[in-house]
Amino acid sequence: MAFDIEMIKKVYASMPARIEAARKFLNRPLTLAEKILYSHLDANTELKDYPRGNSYVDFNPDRVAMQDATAQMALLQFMQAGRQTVAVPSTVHCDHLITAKVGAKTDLEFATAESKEVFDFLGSVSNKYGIGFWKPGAGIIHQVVLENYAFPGGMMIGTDSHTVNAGGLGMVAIGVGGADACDVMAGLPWELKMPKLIGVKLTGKLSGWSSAKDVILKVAGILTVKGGTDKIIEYFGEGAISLSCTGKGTICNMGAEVGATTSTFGYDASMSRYLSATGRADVAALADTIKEHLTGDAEVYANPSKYFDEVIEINLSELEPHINGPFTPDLATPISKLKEAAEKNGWPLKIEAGLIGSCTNSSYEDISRAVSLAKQVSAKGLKAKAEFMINPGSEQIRYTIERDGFLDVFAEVGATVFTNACGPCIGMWDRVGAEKKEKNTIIHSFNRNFAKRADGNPNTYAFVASPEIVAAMAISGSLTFNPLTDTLTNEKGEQVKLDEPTGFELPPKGFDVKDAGYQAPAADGSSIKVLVEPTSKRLQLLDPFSAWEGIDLKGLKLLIKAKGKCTTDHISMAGPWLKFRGHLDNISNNMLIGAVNAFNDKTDSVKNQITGIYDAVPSVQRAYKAQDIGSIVVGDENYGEGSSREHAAMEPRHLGVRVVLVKSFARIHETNLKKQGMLGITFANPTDYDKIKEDDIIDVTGLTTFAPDVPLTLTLNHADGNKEDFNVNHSYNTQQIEWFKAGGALNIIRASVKA
Ligand code: MIC
Ligand code: SF4
Repeated sequence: MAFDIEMIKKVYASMPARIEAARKFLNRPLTLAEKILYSHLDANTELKDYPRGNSYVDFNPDRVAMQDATAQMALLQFMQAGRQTVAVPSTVHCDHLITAKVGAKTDLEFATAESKEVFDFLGSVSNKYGIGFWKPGAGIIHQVVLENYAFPGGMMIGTDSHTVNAGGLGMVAIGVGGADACDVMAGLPWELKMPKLIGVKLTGKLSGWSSAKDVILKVAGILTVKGGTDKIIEYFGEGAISLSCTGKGTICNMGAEVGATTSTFGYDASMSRYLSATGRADVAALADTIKEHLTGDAEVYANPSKYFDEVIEINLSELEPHINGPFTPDLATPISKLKEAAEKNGWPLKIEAGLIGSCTNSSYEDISRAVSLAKQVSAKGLKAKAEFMINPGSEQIRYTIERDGFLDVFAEVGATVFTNACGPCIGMWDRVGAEKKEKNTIIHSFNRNFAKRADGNPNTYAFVASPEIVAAMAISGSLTFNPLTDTLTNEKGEQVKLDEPTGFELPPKGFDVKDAGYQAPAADGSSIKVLVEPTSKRLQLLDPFSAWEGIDLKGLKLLIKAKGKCTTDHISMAGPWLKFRGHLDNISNNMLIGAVNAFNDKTDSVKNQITGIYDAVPSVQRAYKAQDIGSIVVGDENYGEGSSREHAAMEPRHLGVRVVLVKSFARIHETNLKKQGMLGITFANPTDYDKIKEDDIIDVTGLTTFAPDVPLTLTLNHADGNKEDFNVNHSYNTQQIEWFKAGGALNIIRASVKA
């Protein structure tokens, strides 16, 4: 039986009537995204036609998921909300804190000991507040959610940007910061800017080397890393129906890479098959009873340009495999053009490693297709030229692929199987020799490939592809190889061609697992004590941030003017820093160390305006903090792209940065800044970015009359005595202005609990 079946029954019981009411009110057929959004409006939220792209709306998500690296902050905040238990079903998944080094067993033992304090903390908080706990080794959050919790038509939030993976089972699942999760677990409504809608019509059918991953790799090339911001992508058409449920998950997963709020697919037979195969025939049976409500209206799909803000059409029958990268997931190259692109751009041609897994691509289907290639290594007398590494997505997948002999095939090509966890995908990869910073190429089936992400080496060129393409490329060892057309020379000197991948949508013998790694919470957790040692280096209880002082922000020093891509990895790096995710002061020592200073093109080197000496960003900011001098961070386009980690907002807040001024923000990061009481603003005229000089002292005025839709004014006091004024925009609504004034949203919850 499925988890939380009563909750699902309740959602389905009210859904048809709520959707009908919305359809009547809006007087038009509805997309699936609208059906889910309108049937999850908060009880006190009026039913009206919310303009897409600018109105904030309150929702009641059905569930919350958190992973270990973000759950620490989310739960440290939740513990202050004064509740006995969580208000909606919630889960914690231990997957980010396990370093991949030797292999699954040894690595897991090491991580369990190394992060014992954190896992014990998460386990006991979960136990106390009624939260389901998935132990280290149980699997990657999004795979475990898809296998156990996702349900068609549901709405969930999760403290990880790839929460959107659950769109593969027809959900509206959205990545958020921990403070948002805290609100929902505390029973408060959750606010979202009504998203615009992109319809992606899929025609035809995949065949041969192409896979679901190639759909999103192509979409990423079309939309770029910011093209999906504040938008939901809804896939439909005969091509959509022909995809497996986990393939749909892959497509939705990487919607995060185009900045989309989320992506989703209508309920269909593939989802029903997947639900049944994962022990949830009961959910499939329930979904069948309201299936017309769990997909977009026929009129919408027949005439998409009338109902979506944008429409993209992709013919799966013509879709070529793609390889995206290096350094950004939206640089899409069809495999037939890769050799030319690699040679032209001077990408290192030799592939050193092929990594298969991550929350994006670790389904049974993915692994079986990759295995069909690995098998050909011995069958065709070949030798794999690059190293193979595998991260199964969950213990259920691992157990099943072991039973079915797939792990043996990987062993034959010398593959290392790491723990069921994020591993190299989040920089938890103790890669031999990475410290030498040599130029090299790797290819993986993950979603992100930002500089330094996997192994900390800025000269690792990481490319993203489907698991089967990763396998083929790793066998060949070269970026110039096109498995669709080229041959390889085998050990006997013969020319051999790799056969097309084949696989299974679902395990023919069913899934199996001995111990999935789940720990149910105590029925009554009131007597459970959660201990945080005051001397701990890993965990620190939170002190409330101070409220706004009620006056304009004047005399701010420019901390850094960041140039170009500034993702959350640049603002708050992961990898070795993950261990401080529960300790705000310690993790603040990584603040913005990856951002490029526009004045000297260096990372982690900014001018201390008090001493005139260049120093590390956190050190300079701590010097300002010590003298109680506020500062400002300036950034470029899509600032804060990538992860949901709110540390990227809390660190500047903690260290005394007052304002973040950029050309544009990524959605989750902008909300995180607001929630933590920061002032996040944008240039009204993006070219004003060029006016900011290294020694500027900056004032932000208009805050005493801070109001929605009213721009603020920025004054640059240049070192030569000149002044320049210009307008800056903000997107704060009335409620968010209150967060700013209170010094953070949590201060408001705290006050209401006390009252
Ligand atoms: C990621 O893929 O970047 C992460 C690590 O899963 C993050 C969350 C985090 O920073 O902990 C995400 O995507 O939100
Ligand atoms: Fe983990 Fe990578 Fe997925 Fe993030 S993207 S949840 S780090 S596997």
